Formats: sequence, structure tokens, C-alpha cells
Amino acid sequence: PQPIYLSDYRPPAYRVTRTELTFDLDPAATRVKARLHVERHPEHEAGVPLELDGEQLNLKAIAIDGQALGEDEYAVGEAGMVVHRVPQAFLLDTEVEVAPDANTALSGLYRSSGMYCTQCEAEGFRRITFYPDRPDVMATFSTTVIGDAATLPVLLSNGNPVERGTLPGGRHFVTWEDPHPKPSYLFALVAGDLEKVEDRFTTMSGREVTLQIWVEEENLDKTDHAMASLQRAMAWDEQAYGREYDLDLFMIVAVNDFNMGAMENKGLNIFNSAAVLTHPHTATDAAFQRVEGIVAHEYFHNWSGNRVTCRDWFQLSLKEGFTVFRDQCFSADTNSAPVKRIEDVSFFRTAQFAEDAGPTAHPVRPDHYIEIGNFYTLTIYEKGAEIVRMLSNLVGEEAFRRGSDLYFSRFDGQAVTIEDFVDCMAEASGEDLGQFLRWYSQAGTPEIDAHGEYDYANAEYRLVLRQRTPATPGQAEKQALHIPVRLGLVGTKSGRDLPLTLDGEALGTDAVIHLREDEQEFLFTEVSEAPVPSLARGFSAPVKLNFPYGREDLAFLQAHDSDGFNRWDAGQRLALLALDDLIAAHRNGVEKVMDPRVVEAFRAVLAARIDDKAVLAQMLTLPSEAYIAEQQPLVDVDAIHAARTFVKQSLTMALRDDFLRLYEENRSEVPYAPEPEQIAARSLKNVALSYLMAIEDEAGLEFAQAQFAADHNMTDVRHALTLLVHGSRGDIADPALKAFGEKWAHDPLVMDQWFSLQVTRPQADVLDRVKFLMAHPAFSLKNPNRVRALIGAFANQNPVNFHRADGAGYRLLADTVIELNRLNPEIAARLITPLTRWARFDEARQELMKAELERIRAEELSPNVYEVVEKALA
Ligand code: DPP
Ligand code: ZN
Repeated sequence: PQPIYLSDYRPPAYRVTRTELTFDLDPAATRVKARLHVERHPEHEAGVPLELDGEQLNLKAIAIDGQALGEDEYAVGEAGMVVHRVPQAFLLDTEVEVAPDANTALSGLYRSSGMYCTQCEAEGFRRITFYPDRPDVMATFSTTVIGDAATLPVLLSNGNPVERGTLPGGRHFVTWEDPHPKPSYLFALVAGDLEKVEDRFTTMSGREVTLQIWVEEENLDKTDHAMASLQRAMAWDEQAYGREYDLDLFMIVAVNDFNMGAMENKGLNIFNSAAVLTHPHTATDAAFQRVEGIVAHEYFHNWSGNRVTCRDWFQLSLKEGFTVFRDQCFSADTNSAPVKRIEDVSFFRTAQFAEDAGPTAHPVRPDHYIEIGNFYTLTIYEKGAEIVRMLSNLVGEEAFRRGSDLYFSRFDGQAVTIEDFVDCMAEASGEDLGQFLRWYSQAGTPEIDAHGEYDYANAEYRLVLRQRTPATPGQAEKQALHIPVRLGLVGTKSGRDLPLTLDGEALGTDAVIHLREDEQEFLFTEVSEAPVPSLARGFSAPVKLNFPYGREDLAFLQAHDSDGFNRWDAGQRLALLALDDLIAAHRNGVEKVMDPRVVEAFRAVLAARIDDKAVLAQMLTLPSEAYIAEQQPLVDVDAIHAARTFVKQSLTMALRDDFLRLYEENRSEVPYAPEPEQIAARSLKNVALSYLMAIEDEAGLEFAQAQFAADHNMTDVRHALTLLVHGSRGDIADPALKAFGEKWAHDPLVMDQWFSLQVTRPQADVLDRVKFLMAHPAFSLKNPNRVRALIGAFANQNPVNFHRADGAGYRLLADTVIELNRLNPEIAARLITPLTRWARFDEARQELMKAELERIRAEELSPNVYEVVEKALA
């Protein structure tokens, strides 16, 4: 397979202004008739051949303006067709046959639990009909869906239903009309035996919109939260961005087999059932929050993605980065804002930093790819969102809003680029964003080395910042970025933020300085006492910021920083320093000794009476093994696990009474609700329980057992069961696990949790359990959620076992990738990720990991898997 380059972009020679589709549904032989209204672009000369994408299509008929084409007038290949000569404007009619049941890749038209559905982003529409399948071709669509009336009573597509009727042979049809021009990747069709929940929303201009969530009948009781989230999101987008919904009907459909989380098809969002269904007894608080965020995300795409879309797939972050930023702000407004930021940044610094440091590192706007399906990444989504957040902070909230208004009005109905977006922000604010644009083209995580000096005699603080971005594949040389650093100077005597004066200008006590050079010095004057700097507050830029903090400095910041995010981060940094020592001790076979300063810092946090319980829970949570690994020059999974376990146990022994108290104080019998206060209390209680279970003392075991048995809500049940299963008391854990598995055998989304919590068990026997569970009747390699819950969780969340010294964990993953490469290339390619990180491990493991990558490479590979494996072995 050959790469595609951004620099090769050319506008399409022909555009389609209107697309009329008729689907005659059949599991093995669905007929798709397409009538395209095509025009040559005025810039292109007469005689340019018409090129259409098309994969795995069985062409039955083709005609132009009603005249069937002769065989010498067109040519069909593996990737599409060429019609040699066409008029300036014409009607193209084609008819093809496709096989939904044979479609295990879940791209294009396929069947899931008997229901027909589609996934067209990025390039699935070409598996449905011959088409210029690129986002800069936008057409209005009319879609007629024909199916068996008894088994497929519900027939859906984009827009509004305009006609329905019955047909001979027990069949019926519905015709849908979507008046908004859209690219093919936003097309959707659903047909099945579904039930709906309906509600309404009145838009800011007073229009009534009907909202529907379509599910299988047994899931009707799991839609309340998604519906409420949708209504909140619609109101939020009006208030925060002035964006109103533009059709009379908005539909969400839950599908069991789905590669991604969800898809923003115009008026007909299709969701992975895991991203929409919730019930207190089946979904955890985290799942409730995830559903809220994803429902909002897909809804927000109606403007940032659909009304204004991407010119080409290199611009993917134009819609994704912006929309993730929008959903993050929405969730922050709806829940605990500081905790939302802490959670997002924790995840970002663990997973995106690792991506940026590995062989698949790429810029937020890549300049080439082999398979765009491989670029739905943390870099495009989350780093893209961090860039938009920086923009918003740089230009200020008001200018950002003016800029986004300008963007939506100027480009409505168009397919545009990242420059178009940034230009609007520059225009609205008057800022020069030229250097800032480098964030989009330069891969890798910038590091800032900072140091500072206080001059007592002159009352000055000199801060020096030096930036560098490590080389990434294909980008050896890096240029200086424009990095906004939000900071404060916290007085060591007063414990308060000191007034900031820079170059004679008073900046208040919390300010943003702009690092644009490789190295820059900032001299703060009138600094009345020695400060500890609090840098990159709120994670003001997606960088690694190194400052030579002593442990006392960190304990001080943890107690006094006015920025909640940096208070939390100071505690994390302090814990990481102690963990470093313990990792070294473990490796050297030296006795581990707990740093008393960490214990004291925890004691101080507990004594500080922080009233946001969700924040307190975060402050009491140690960095994850994955994040600790991210900080190490070479990852030693066993030492990390041992060190972190030791810290947890030491803290429990020192602070057991506090954890007991927290547990008792935050128990509650009130009926479950996914509300911020309840979620916060549960998280605090469950953090306390984790500590108590770290030493598996009587109280901890009793609480965990009782919490499991009380069966109050899935958050508590799952947490208790996980702690029991990850502990040493099989006599208690096994019966609980068995009971849970039997109780929920009918609910695949709960069984996913049952799989995950078993395969993340750190004990050495877990690989056999993984293999055993792969043969469980509830498991199937054909379902992406099952694969993620079992194989994905094992490979990504069980470092000590995945990285077993004998390589058995690697082998299992490679075997699975090889099988999935044939069934579902997109999922297969994503599953390889942990193997691509081989360079982070010792030599013996490196060899084992590379050998498995070589074994995969020897197969006949899909472009998806090929691209990832080639990069990993380059
Ligand atoms: N465009 C989709 C989303 O991120 C991808 N599945 O919402
Ligand atoms: Zn998205």
C-alpha cells in the first residue's frame, strides 16, 4: 500500500449536488441503486475522466442520462471505477449488490444483532455505492429504504421522513430527505426491530425538535440518561456557542457491534451501545459520565463537523479537536470542573504522551497516511483539543466566541482547513497566530526545562524557560513553539500568590507568559518574599514541564497553591519522587523504606477538609502504573508494581483510621443518581476502600464483601468485586465472581466489565484466565467491545502480566491481531499499540516484542495493520 500526501490535495474534478439512493435490504444480497446529479467543476477542463471510489461492490448496471454504458466506456478496479468520457453535467445511475452479513469489518453496510446499520467515516461509503467518497463533495440526499415489514419494522436514514408505504411480498419502504448538503461520510441507514423513547426540545428560536433514542426492546429502561444528556447538550450549545439544531428530528440508535464510540451522522447518530445505554445496576458512574460526554460530543458535531466539515482527512482534527474541546467544557460545566480537568490531563499525559514518544507519533495534522482509519488517535482528538484550549486561552473567551461565530457563518455548508479555523481566531482577536500554527505540523511532546532564582536584595525572581521537542519519526529537526505558560509565584512566608510585575507591568497574581524562543528569561520585580513558582497551571499547554522542585516545595504547593490542578499535580510529583526511590530499591534488592514526607503530605490533605469530595478523591489517588512507567527512562513493570503497592500499603498502615472514617462517612443508602455530589462521595468512599483492601485487613474485606452483597449500584458492586478479585482471598472472590457472571450472563455490557476486572488481575496466573475467557460463550472476536474488554484490557491495563518475561502475553496479543486482521482490520490495527512500544523495555523484552511484530508482518496484511507494523519495526 502507498501513502497519500497532504501536498497532493486537488479539488475534485466533479461534484455531486444531489444523491438519490434506494436500498433493497437483504442479508446476503442488498441492492443499492444510486442516482447522482454530477457537474464538472468549472476549473477543470472538459474530458477529465470521472473517478469514483468503490470497494467490494458487485456492479449490476450503469447508465449516464438514462443511457446504459458499454463495457469500453468505463473500467472497474479494486478501489473504484473510472468513466472515461462524461458530459459537463449529467445523471449517473448505478446499481450494485453488497453483502451485509459478510461484512465483519463493520465499515459500510453491515448487520449487528439482526439490525442493518452503517458506518461511513472515514471511507465506508465506498463499500455501499460507487461515489466520490471524499469530504469535500457535499450533496443533498434522498434515501429510500426497502425491507421486510415483519422483521424490519423500523427504517431510518438522515433528515426527515417524507414518504412511506407498503410493497408486495410483505415489504415496506420509507423515504428520507436530508436538505443539508453533506459529505458521504455522514450518511447513515438503520433498519431493524427497534423500539424508541421519545422526548422534545424547544430551540432558542422556538422550534420544536423531536428527539428519539432507538434501542432493542430489552434496553428501553437504559435510555433516560442519554436523553437528559442530549437535552442538556442542546441547551449548552445554544448558550455557549449560539448554535441551534437545524432539523425537526434528532435520532440516536444503539448498536451492539461498533468499531468506535459513536458517529455523528446528520440527524441520525449511531452509537456503540456502550456509549449510550446506562442503568444504575449495569453502568458505573464513569460510564454515566462517558455517555453524557459522548452524546454531547456527537451532538456538537452537528455544527463543528457537519455544517462546517473537513476539506480532506488530513484536517480531521479540525472537527475532532474542536469538538472534544467543546465536550470537555460541557462536562466541566455539568460536573466538577477541576476533577474533569484532572481526569482529562491524567489520561492525556499517560496515553497521548506515550503515543507522541512512540513509532506512530504524528502531527495533529499529519502530512501523509496509508490508512486514515489509523488516525483516529489521541493526538488528533485530545492533543487537537489541547491546542484549541490554548487558542481559547490565548485570545480570551470573548474573542474565541467571536472567532467561532465567524468560523460558523463564513464556512457554513463548506469543507475547510485548519488554517481557516485559526484565521478566524486571529481575525477576531487581532493576535498573530503564525508561530502558533506549528502546533499542528510538529509531532512530539515539547519539554520545558525551567529554573528560577530569587534575589532577596533586589526583590526579583528570575525565571528561565528552555524548550525543546524531541525528534519523532520523519521529523528530526524541531522548531520553537509558541507556548502559553500560566503561572503564579506562591510566597513561602504568606502561602499566597504574590503580585506579578513583569517588565514594569502589573499582571495580577495569576498570569500567562508566552514562551516563543528556544530559551527565554522572565524577570519578575517587586517580589516581596521568596516564592515557589506554580507553573503551567491548569496544564496550560500539552508539554512536560521540568522544574527542580524539592520535596518540601511540592508539599508546600500541595498545601497552598491557589490553582486546584497544580495542587493536585504537586502531590503527584511528590509521590513520583518517592516512587522513583522505591523502584530503584526494588531493582537493587534493597529494603524499601517509605518516605515520611509523602505520609505527612497525605495526612495534611486529609486534614485540610477539602469540601469537593471528588477533588479529595483525586488528591488521595496515586499516579497509575502506566503514568509512573511514562516517567521512567526504561520501564520495569515489576518494580513499578511493587513500588506502588508498597506505597499504598504503607499509607494504609499509617492512615488506616482516616480511611475507615472516610469510608463510613461516605456510605449512603439513598437511591442512585448520576449526580456530581453522589458521584464524588462514591469515588471518595471507593478510594478509601482501595487503601483498606491494599492490606486486606478484616475491615477492608468486610466492607468489600458487604458492598458487593448490598448490590446498590454498579459503581459500588464493580469496585468491590474488582478489589476482591485482585486480592489474595480466592475463597471470597471466586463465589462472588461466579454469582456476578451468572446473574449478568444476558447483558453483554456487564459481561464486558466481568471480563475486564478478571484479566487486569495482577497475579501471575492470569494468562490462563484470559485464554479460558476467550472460549467463554459471551466472548466473540467479532465484537469490538468484547475484544477491548478482554484482550485490550489485558494488554493495556495489566502491565506485569502482559510483559511476562517469557513473552506469553505478547504471543497472545499477536495471535489475536493475526486473526482480527482478517475479520476487522481497524480493530486489529488499534490492538497492536502496546507491542509498538517495545523500545521502552529491557533488551530481552524488546527482542520478544519485535519477534511478535515480525510474525504479524509475515502475514498477508490489511493496509491498517501493515501501516502500524511497518512503523513499529522501522
Ligand atoms: N467522528 C466520530 C467521532 O469522533 C468518530 N467515530 O465522534
Ligand atoms: Zn468526534
